[in-house]
Amino acid sequence: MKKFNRTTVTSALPYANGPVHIGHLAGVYIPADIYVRYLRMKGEDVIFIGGSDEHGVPITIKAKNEGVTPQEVVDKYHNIIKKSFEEFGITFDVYSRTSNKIHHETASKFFQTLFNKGEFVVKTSAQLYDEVEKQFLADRYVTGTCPHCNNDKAYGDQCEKCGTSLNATDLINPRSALSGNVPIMKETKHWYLPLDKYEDWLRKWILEEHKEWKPNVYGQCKSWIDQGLQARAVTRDLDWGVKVPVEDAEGKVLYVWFDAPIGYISATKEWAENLNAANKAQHIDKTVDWETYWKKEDTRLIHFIGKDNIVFHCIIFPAMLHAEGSYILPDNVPANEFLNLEGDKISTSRNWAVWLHEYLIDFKDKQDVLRYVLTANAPETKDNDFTWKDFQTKNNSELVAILGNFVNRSLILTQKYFNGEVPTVTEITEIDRQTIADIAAFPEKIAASLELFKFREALSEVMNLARVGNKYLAESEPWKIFASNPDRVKTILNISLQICANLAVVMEPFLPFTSSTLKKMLQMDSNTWDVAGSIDLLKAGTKLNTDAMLFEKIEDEAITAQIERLNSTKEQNKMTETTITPAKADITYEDFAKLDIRTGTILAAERVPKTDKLLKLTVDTGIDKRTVVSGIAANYDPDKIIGQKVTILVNLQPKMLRGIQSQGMILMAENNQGELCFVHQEKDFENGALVK
Ligand code: B3M
Ligand code: ZN
Repeated sequence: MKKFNRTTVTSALPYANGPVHIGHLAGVYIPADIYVRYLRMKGEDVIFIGGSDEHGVPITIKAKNEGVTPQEVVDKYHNIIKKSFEEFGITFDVYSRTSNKIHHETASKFFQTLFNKGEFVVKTSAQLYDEVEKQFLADRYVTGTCPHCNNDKAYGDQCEKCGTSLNATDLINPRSALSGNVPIMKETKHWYLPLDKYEDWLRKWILEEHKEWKPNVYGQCKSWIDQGLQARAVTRDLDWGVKVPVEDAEGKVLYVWFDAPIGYISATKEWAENLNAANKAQHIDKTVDWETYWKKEDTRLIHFIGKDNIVFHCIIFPAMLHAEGSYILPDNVPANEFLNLEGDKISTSRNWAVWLHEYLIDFKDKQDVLRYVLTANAPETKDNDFTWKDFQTKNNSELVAILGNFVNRSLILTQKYFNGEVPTVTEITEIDRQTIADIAAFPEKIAASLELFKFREALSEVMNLARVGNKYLAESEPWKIFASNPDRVKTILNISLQICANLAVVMEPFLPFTSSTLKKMLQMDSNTWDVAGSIDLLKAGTKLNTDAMLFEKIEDEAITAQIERLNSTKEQNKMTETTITPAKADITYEDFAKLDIRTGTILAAERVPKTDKLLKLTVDTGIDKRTVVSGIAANYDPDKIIGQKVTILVNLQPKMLRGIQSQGMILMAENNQGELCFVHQEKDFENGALVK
C-alpha cells in the first residue's frame, strides 16, 4: 500500500448552462462532500476542488437562442449553481470557473507543453461548414432528419427522439442551426491526442493496478480499452473557449473535454493564490503550493463524477497527465450511476427534475432531509429512483421517528428530571456496559465504509447508533424508575446524552446542519473524528439547550403538491410533444399547380443495403415505370407493399440516394410518433390519374 500524506478531491465541474438538480447532488457533490468532511474531521490535509465548466457548444447555442453572449449565460448559471452548493453545505475549498484568466493560461500552457513534446497528431478532415456564417459546424450545430427514425429535428451528434448517437454527416437534409443553410463539406485541421499510443500503458495502469476501483468504473474502462482506443481530436472550430495557442490555429479552441479537467488544476492554483494572499494580509506565516497537491507522489487524487464522465476521467485525462509527465494520476474515481425521478430519467429540457434552488423554497431549512434521502438512496451501484413518497417516508419514519425521537426524548427527560443539566454517572450496570461497548464500535464501522466510498452503508450505521440509543432508553425505562431510584436515572440519562453527543460527531459529514444544531443544544464544540466512540463528550453539570427540534414531520399535503407539480410538467410535455406542426406560409395556386402528382402502384420493393430506413421501389406511375427511393423501411416490410396503391409526386428533380437515382416522391402522412402511412385514392383509379 502506498503511503499518502494528503488528498486532492475533485468533483465534476457542472456545465454552466442550467441550474443544478438532485441528480447532480446525489451522484457527485454529496458523496464528495461527505468524504471531504470526514477527512477534515480526521485532521487530514485535504482540498476540495469545484467549479463551473463554462465552455462547449451547448453554452454557445443557448446564448444564441436567448440573444445574449456566452459569457452572460455562464455568469448567470455559475452564480445560481454556486449559491445552490453553498446552501446545501457543499464545502468546496474553492469553487472556480473555466472562463477565468488563470484557467485559460493553465489550459493553454498544458496544450503547449504537449505540443512541444510532439504528443499530438495533426489531421485534416472534411467537416460541415456554413458558408453564410463562415463557420465550421460542431455536430450539435447541424440539424436534419435522423436516418433511423425520420425525426426531422435530430441534432448532428444525437437524435433525441430515438436516442441514436450520430455524426453530423449521417443526417438526411442537414441544415446549419446557425443560418438554416445547407452546409458544405470543407477541409479543416485539428490536433489529436493519440490514445492508441497509450493503450498498453492504460491497460496496465487501470486493469492491473486498479482492480480495487468500483466494478461499474472498472468495467467501463475495460470495455473501452478492449474495444481499442483511437486518436481523439482535442481542438474544435469555435470561437468560445480556450484559444489553441499554436501557429496556424486561427478560429480554433480547445475541445471542452480537454480544457475542463485542467480546470481542476487551475482551481487549485486559484485556491493557493487566494489562501496565500489572505494569510499574508493577516500576517500568518504560512504558504501553500498548488503543485504539492498535483505533483507529489504522496498526494492522493480522487475524482468524484457521474457515470457519463468515466471515460474522460479514467482514460482521456490520465492520458493527458501521463503525456505531460509531471502530474500524479487519480488513485480512485468513485463514479456513481444515475438517479431517476419518479421512474423517469431526469431531464433538463423536459424540466423533469427537482431543482435545488426550488426545493429550498418549498422545504425551507430542510437541506439535511434532502442530503439524507439522497445519501440513503445514492445510486452507488445501480441507477436509483427518487420519489416524493420515499422522501416523506425517510423523513417521517427515519429522521423524525428514530434519530429525532431519540435526541428529543433524551433532552426532554433531562429537562424534566435534572433541570436540563447533564447528570453524573453513579453506578454502571450490565446494560450500560453493553451499550458503552456498542457505542465504542461505531466510529470504526462508519469510517471503514467511508474509506471504501460506501456512503449509504456508512449513513445506515449512523442511524444504527440512534437505534442503539432508542433501545437503551426503552429497555432501561427511566420514566418508570425515577420516583424510586433517581440515581439510576442519572446514569441512564448521562449515557443517553453521550450517545446524542456521539451522534452529533458522526453525523457531521452527512447531516452538517443538524450536527451543528445538535452541538449547540449540547454545548459541544469539538469537531474531530477521534473523539467519537467515547462516553466522556459531555461534562456533568453542563446546562443544555433543550427547546430546539432536529426534524419535523412532513405532511401529505406538501408531498401531494410536489407530485402534482410533476404531473403537470408531464402533461405539459405531452402537449408539446403532440403539438401539430404549425401551418406553413400560404402559397398561390400557381405554386401548387407546379406539382405533378399522380396515382400509382408499387410493382417491386427491396431494402437499400446498409441503411435502416430506405427502400428502393419500382412504381408504375401510368406515365412510366420508375425507381423511387423512399424512407419507409422502418414502417413497411418490402414484401408486404407490392401492389400497394400510392400517390406520387412525379416531377421532383431526380436525386442520387446511396448510389441509386430516385425519380419522384411517394406521399406519406406522418404522425407525431414519426410513424408513416400511405396516402392513396379511395377508389381504384388507373395509374397516372392526376391529383389536383
Ligand atoms: N461538465 C459534464 C457534466 O457536467 C462536464 C464535467 C466536466 S468535469 C471536468 O456532466
Ligand atoms: Zn432518430
